[in-house]
Amino acid sequence: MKILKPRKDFVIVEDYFNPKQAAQWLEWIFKKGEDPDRGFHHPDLKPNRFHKHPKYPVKQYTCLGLYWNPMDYDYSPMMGSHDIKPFPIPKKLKDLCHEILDTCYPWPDYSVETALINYYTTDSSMGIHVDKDEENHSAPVIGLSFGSTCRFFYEDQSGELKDVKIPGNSVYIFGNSARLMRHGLGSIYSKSLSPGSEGYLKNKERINLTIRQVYP
Ligand SMILES: O=C(O)CCC(=O)C(=O)O
Repeated sequence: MKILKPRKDFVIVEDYFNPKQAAQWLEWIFKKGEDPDRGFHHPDLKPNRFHKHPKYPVKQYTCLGLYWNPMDYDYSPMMGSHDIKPFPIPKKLKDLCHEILDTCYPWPDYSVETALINYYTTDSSMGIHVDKDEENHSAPVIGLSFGSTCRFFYEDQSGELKDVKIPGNSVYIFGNSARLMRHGLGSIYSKSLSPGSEGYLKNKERINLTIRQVYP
């Protein structure tokens, strides 16, 4: 494990997962992702002044626990307009989040309420944004990354946008004074697949889970 601190309250832990653990998590993610109702899909987005039918900029996504609806930018116990509940967050994922916090980012009483899974191809992107749809603006966002390395933009304490590479098998955490920092993704590097992902991300994709506590 290698711990980096790009700014106050933003921590990246490289090699948090060994190849066997990464393969096990990816196997579980793709099993969930295959479900025709609750698995990977392409959400609708709110029209804006540039696009009548904007596209969510990743290959696929889904949520466990509370569903983040990018049409209304809110959380719901049901999936978008469907009458279906997302998969619940399993104990093994909640335990992993608590283990990560206990090891690298002490945060008592963290409640794991939603896990958003983004599946990126090498030409996907994620514009600069602030995670502000949650009522809780201090509990950390925990990112679990598998597969290709990405260029991750983040706002430093002076308001300047900087970037850092986040390889697969890493974890990142930002809370407290960093919780409302602007962030986003640049390139997904196709020559950098992390060990354990080969059997699942054959086209050099990246999978990222972001886990959040939504309520105070
Ligand atoms: O895929 C990532 O690492 C970033 C995801 C993200 O920005 C978000 O979920 O708000």
